Amino acid sequence: MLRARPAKVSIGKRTVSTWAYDGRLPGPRIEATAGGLVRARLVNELPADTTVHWHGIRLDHRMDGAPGYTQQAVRPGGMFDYVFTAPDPGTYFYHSHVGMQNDRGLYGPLIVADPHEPLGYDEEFTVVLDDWLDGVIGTPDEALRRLNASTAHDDTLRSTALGGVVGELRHPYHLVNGRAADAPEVFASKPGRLVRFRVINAAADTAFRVALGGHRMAVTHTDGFPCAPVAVDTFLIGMGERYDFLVRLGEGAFPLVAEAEGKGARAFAIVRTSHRAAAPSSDVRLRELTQRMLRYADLKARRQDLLPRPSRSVTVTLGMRPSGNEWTLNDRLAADPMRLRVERGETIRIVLDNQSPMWHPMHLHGHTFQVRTSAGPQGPRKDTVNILPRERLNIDVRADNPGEWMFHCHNLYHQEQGMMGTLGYGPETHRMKH
Ligand SMILES: [Cu+2]
Repeated sequence: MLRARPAKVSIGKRTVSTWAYDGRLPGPRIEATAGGLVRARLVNELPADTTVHWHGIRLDHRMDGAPGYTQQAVRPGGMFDYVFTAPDPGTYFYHSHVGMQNDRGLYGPLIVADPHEPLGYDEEFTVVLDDWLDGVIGTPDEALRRLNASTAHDDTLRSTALGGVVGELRHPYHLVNGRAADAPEVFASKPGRLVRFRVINAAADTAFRVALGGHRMAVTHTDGFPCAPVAVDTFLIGMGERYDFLVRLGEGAFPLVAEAEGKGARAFAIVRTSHRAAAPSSDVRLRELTQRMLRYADLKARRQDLLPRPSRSVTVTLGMRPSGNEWTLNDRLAADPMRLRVERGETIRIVLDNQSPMWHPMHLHGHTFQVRTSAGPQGPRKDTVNILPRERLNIDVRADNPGEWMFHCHNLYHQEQGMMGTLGYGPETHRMKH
């Protein structure tokens, strides 16, 4: 059961009023086995409508939690039973898909175990990253209203790796598993253990640059899907993306840092394998953060995850209107959304063409696509992909899960400012009345 309700939660030294599942931040870890059923009863104790979206899962569209598309939002006092099969193992998460609720505390990890797990490791940790403002500088809805009242963007939030301005606002806190750097999460282990970290970016407006002090990492999965392991020092994770990596831990107390890219702040946790070692400081400089960074071109899908060649291609142009507060897909806003029509069984190429001045983590519901990088046809299977300003990127989608699916920017502010379209099967049917 997931009770969505107002709650006071501790984010380290500070307690804030927010909305959360079962009063916990993140929400409870939900575990499933690939091919098995997930059952969760949402009970809405909020003063607003809500839904749960199961991010990255190729599920029955009626369980997708997309309000107005696949279900009516659940009214205050109501409930909804989510029951679906999780077909693919991997690292996923769930979150509200109503308005700005995902920038409150309404998210949690969803881990789908592989009954034939090919990776050998000694233990695993889940790392949920978030940017936090709720109850500190007002609510996310108030932050959105402030943004909409101005045409300017904050030019001080910049990163070369993201091609310019990185986001809409500066969140006062950045969290690992609901905890700020002033009272960090500690992952306790033993020297020599091989550990799998599952990293989930549940933030609204922040990409993170992740590194573990004193260690190189082998990235093994993105967005749930395995890829040939890649040794790197750091990786950039956009909102909605997930990465899994393996490390053989040394002896000591090591900083696990997630820099809020371009924002001069960080989320911080400690990996401890020794009682005696002094805790690292949360502002420690990590050389790993500036060394070898993962690129999409490094990631190679397994042979069995390669999609067939697409039979046609469509272009989706990402744009920004002069207001600076309206983000478009093929020049349309969410109120009159772009719709990509597909037929069951075909594979199409979507050419993402970013003509807007900011990067966007684009997320497709109900499917995983194959990213076709310059490195060749074996690009990773993903459900969320970052596209930089002035970049064009090809993603191939096999239409094998009928329904009406959201395709949108996972910057929650951009999503609410119009950057939301659909991918639908066959002729358009009328949208649900709200
Ligand atoms: Cu965006």
